[in-house]
Amino acid sequence: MHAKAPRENIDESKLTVSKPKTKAVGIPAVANALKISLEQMGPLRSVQTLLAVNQLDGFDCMGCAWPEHEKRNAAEFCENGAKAVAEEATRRRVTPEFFAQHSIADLKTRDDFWLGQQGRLTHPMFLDEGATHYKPIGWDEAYDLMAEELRGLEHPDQAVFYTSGRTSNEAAFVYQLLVRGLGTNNLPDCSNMCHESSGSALVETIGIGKGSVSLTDLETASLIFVAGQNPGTNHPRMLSALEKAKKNGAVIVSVNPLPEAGLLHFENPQHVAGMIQGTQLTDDFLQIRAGGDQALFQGLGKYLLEAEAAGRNTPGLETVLDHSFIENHTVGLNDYLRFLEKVEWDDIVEASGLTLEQIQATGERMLASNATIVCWAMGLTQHKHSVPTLRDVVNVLLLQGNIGKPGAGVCPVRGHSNVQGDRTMGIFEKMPETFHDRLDHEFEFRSPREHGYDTVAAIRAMRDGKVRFFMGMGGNFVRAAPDSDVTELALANTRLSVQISTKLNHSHLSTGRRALILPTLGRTEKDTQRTGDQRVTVEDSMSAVHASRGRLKPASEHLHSEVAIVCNLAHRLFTDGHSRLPNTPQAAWLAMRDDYTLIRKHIEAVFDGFEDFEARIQHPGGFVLPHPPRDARKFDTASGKAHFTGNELEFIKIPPGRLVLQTLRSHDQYNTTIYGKDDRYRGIHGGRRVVLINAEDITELGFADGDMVHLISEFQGTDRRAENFRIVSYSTPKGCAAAYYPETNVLVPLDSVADTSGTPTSKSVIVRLEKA
Ligand SMILES: Nc1nc2c(c(=O)[nH]1)N[C@H]1C(S)=C(S)[C@@H](COP(=O)(O)OP(=O)(O)OC[C@H]3O[C@@H](n4cnc5c(=O)[nH]c(N)nc54)[C@H](O)[C@@H]3O)O[C@H]1N2
Ligand SMILES: Nc1nc2c(c(=O)[nH]1)N[C@H]1C(S)=C(S)[C@@H](COP(=O)(O)OP(=O)(O)OC[C@H]3O[C@@H](n4cnc5c(=O)[nH]c(N)nc54)[C@H](O)[C@@H]3O)O[C@H]1N2
Ligand SMILES: [Mo]
Repeated sequence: MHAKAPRENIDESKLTVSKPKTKAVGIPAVANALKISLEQMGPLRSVQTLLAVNQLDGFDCMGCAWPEHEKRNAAEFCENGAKAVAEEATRRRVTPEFFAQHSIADLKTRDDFWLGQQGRLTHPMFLDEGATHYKPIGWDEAYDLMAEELRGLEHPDQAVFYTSGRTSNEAAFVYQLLVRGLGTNNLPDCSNMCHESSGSALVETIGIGKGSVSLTDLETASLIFVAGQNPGTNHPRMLSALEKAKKNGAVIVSVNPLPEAGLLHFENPQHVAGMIQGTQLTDDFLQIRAGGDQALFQGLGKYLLEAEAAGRNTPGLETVLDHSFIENHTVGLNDYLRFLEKVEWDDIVEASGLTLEQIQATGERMLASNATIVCWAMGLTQHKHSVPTLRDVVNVLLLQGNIGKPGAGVCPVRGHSNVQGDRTMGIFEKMPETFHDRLDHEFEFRSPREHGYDTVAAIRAMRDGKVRFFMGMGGNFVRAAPDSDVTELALANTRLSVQISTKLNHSHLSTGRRALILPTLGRTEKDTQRTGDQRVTVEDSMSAVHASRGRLKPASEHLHSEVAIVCNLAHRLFTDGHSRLPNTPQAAWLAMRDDYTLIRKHIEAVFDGFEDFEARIQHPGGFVLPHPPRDARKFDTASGKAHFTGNELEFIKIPPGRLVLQTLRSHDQYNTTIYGKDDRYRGIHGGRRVVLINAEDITELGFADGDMVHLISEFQGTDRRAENFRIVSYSTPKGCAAAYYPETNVLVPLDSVADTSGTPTSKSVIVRLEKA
């Protein structure tokens, strides 16, 4: 038996706070995962499902994009992966009766936790203009409705197609083909809010927007930075890799405003020895000021150059700098040096909030290492100056030749399990010309070249009445996007909004004038089409592509797969007798729907690196896509070399009486899906409306630990409010605060984005506190 869904929203008055943990411990983690699995799935289904996670012929865990080893543990899952699986494989159902019982007005009063906990969507549903309730609709009718709306557009750019990163390669490929066939590149995705800054900085400097290391590199590195990342919660399997690296002698430096439990110390449940002894993972913890990472890396660059001048060396080299690498494989060193010379140590210390001694000690760590890796996630990508920060990370690595050698490189740790694959498949508003040429050749049409909207541009266009049709391939656009109130109004401006979803969320409630919910299969479920059971493929954070096959009976017999939904719609639009577009892709949509191997053949033809695609996914563990810098120190940049760049030092200046707020994830959530009410490692229980603040700041601002406050964000003379948060005194540098997303997205201004990448600055929101 599984437990019933909750009847009430989270009662924040029940919130309690305890001392934060100093380590991630395996046993409570496994117990917690089992508790949630049993609640959602009952005992039999729990065992059946959890044993298939990340097994060679099982499904790819949708918990995160961390890679798997070819040799796997019997139970290759982590607590949070198990929770992600339980959420999807739940026995709870959201049926037409549910929608008849609950009006939109009623559902809008429910929180993210309540909505998500109701279970899986079972039927296509339609919300008519002015209606108070969703009503069931047949699939054919739903496809007709969408096709009619799309055919009626004055221009294809009046349609926007969002993608979240769980979508398989096959679904993403047919989706982008549909969108380009329609004549637009309006393909915003969750990546725009996530690792876009990594892509921007890496494409420019090393010629490819993907990480350059493998698991083996990580396990054999001599120095690993983990910067702006909380793997104990968000990538728990990464802790096992870090543990192995440590056993092999690596030094780990954690760079974070918060002392994140899992990173500091880890007790691995996968082997008994680990449970007893545990591993001290972090050697040096740099408690950095929010947005201080560029200063840190510039400081490290300066330190290496000073050591070079002093005649010192990197192990295995005669000098500190790898001159042969720099001469043969890079350009722009002088630009970089010119900018570094201007930077003063005082500014570096002020901007980073670290002491000079800490930076020097870290510089010594670099001098002692012949193979350094920098790992990062949202703490580095969601600031205004994230792209220059990441360019400076690359600069420091290039100095010692740390790209394209074993045990060294860049490691942006991706979020959604296939967010990297979706991008490979062309989910991007500005794909390169070479891609368009090959797509056009394969499908005998001309795809549009004008760049489309990214997430923020899409919201602006909807706000300004330029968009009539919105479709979300997964995800929860209104809650994940910044400036929640603006985004809700923007969506309300569309004539039809369509969500392809597994679970109920607020994007089904803040809709266009009319709305559709199209329920779809999840990763855990058997995907049976006319030619038999189908597999899909995904690409992990280290560019390995492999197959994923669900085994469970689908949550309802009325679900269509993502691929089927796209192909059915495309067929209606392009080949169903009334195609109005002279220039549409020549694709056998229904045949692709019936047999995904046909989609993989097209993928093979359009992209390099997918040769023998079908054969190579038979191989357990799949295959690794080419990565020129990693494989051969080749750089597909304008000059054919890796680029050093000169970057002005930027950091966040906090006005007096204000704090810089980062919006982050608790241990019991997956982005906008809230699994539970606890953030165990940080000592928060039973609620989510907390703001973590340094003790001295609390006093100086005239408050006390435990006080209730409103958060008011200030941006270009406008205020935004989020009410009723409890102050929790917490270890974080002065001036820095933290609260959970998505409750605080209302505070993130739409126009506050990272330079170049356009990513909302979710980790640097200037706020003041007001007594509640
Ligand atoms: N269980 C679970 N797993 C997930 C997710 C989830 O929600 N739940 N989400 C998935 C997704 S889509 C993503 S993108 C990843 C996100 O993975 P993370 O990036 O780990 O997620 P966040 O919670 O946003 O944590 C950001 C971390 O950066 C730190 N930080 C904030 N500002 C700064 C800064 O200026 N400098 C430095 N050095 N550090 C800073 C924060 O203190 C925090 O430790 O996780 C993926 N995996
Ligand atoms: N303030 C703030 N905002 C942020 C962030 C932050 O750190 N702070 N992080 C940003 C980041 S890194 C990201 S990646 C985005 C996440 O943005 P999204 O990817 O849009 O959000 P999710 O919460 O992951 O989406 C959850 C929904 O996806 C649907 N879903 C789940 N599985 C499937 C599936 O297999 N198929 C389909 N079709 N649907 C499925 C379910 O209906 C579920 O409700 O949020 C961003 N927003
Ligand atoms: Mo993400």
